[in-house]
Amino acid sequence: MDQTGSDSSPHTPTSVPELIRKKRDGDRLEDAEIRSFVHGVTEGTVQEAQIGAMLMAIRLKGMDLAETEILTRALAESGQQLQWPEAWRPLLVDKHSTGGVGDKVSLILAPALAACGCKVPMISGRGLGHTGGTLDKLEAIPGFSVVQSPEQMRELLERAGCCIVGQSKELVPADGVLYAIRDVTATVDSLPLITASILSKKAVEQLSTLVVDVKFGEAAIFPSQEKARELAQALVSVGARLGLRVAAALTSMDSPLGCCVGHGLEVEEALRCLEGGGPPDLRDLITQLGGSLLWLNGQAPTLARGVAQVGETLVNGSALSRFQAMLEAQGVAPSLAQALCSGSPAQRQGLLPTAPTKEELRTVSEGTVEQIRALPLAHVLHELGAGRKRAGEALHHDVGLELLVSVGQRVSAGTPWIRVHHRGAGLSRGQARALQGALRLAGGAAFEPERALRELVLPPAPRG
Ligand code: IUR
Repeated sequence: MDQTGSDSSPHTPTSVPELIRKKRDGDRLEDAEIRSFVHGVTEGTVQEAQIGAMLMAIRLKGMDLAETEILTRALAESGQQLQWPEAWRPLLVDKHSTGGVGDKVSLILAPALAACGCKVPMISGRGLGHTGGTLDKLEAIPGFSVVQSPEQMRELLERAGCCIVGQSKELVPADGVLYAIRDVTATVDSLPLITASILSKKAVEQLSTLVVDVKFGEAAIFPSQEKARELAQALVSVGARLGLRVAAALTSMDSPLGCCVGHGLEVEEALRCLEGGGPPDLRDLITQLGGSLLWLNGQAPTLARGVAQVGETLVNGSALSRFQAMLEAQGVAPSLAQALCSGSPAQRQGLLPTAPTKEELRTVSEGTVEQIRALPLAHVLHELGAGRKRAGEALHHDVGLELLVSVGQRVSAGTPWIRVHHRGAGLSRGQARALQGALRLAGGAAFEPERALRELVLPPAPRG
């Protein structure tokens, strides 16, 4: 490569600065130009500063659907394509989320779908910004390995019907590079970059149907439902261009999903849900997303039947036994996997990381819980060690928050409303103030909270 970042390989018709200039000035990039840029990212010939500049140019000037499709294809082709037996083809489904607070849906939905006869080769992510990552949550389980080769993934699907793994040098490596640089260059909230990042991983999985949970609200990437809808439409349209049936669910992310936030606590809550319990908002979202997938994939005659089928797997133990099989197949000692999946919450005590200190905060007045703001909760939790300040940093799986009240509930003054699990001597005044400020109380009677799922954007020709 020369001083300007030019590369003389046949993949590079234009120099990298010229490509950046073109996008910076609002022009379309040609297919070969997008491919050459991604090729340089994969090979390490494009400098990090150039990648950051290109990401910012895309963030500011956007990409049309054709450019986004080529970016998605180029990212997907930067690594290996997963190969499955022909008989699995109609059964391959997956779910992905744009990231939320307390969102442990994937941990439960992957085994629930496997219990419905699907094959779920989920390539998932780590926490981005204040949001929690599925891989980080699973790593709270001693022994669980998210690093699995394509050959191992096939064995996992044979044994358990599902797996949850990380992007790697073999799987969509170019997305790994872009994802890390987006996180530190304020370029996460870009429709084409999110679309290409999510769909490249799903194209590699050779899926039949995908459902994407597009969050909106204060603690989501996009605060407004309108912007989230635009992303949903881009995902559905680019998916169709790739031959992938994609539906997108718009779900609110103002209050945390479920009652627990923090890696170890979220695994515990996921287990309760897999045992047929857990918080109603979490169960509702899981069954709605899973039901939509089964219906769109032709495995349920109607959406309502799909919802019921997924719900049955949570009640009859079949999703839990798939979860246990997945844990064992991904490195958890069989005795631990069994103890986690066959005991009560009390019997599981000590098996998952537990923080040394628990501290409860109380309501300062009476009222009805209007909102429990997820964003300040996530920021405090990040400070307590649940999130990373730098890519690759270790995090604490034992810190977390338990909500002791729920939206719509009447509370009197002095009611314990949140239990903080932490490692220090005590919360700082600033942290306690931030947490107290997250609880919004109003006058008026108790009410039934609105469900998280607000809208389903369907692919061009839905079944049924
Ligand atoms: N999940 C991804 O895989 N990519 C993204 O850009 C986001 C969530 I945001």
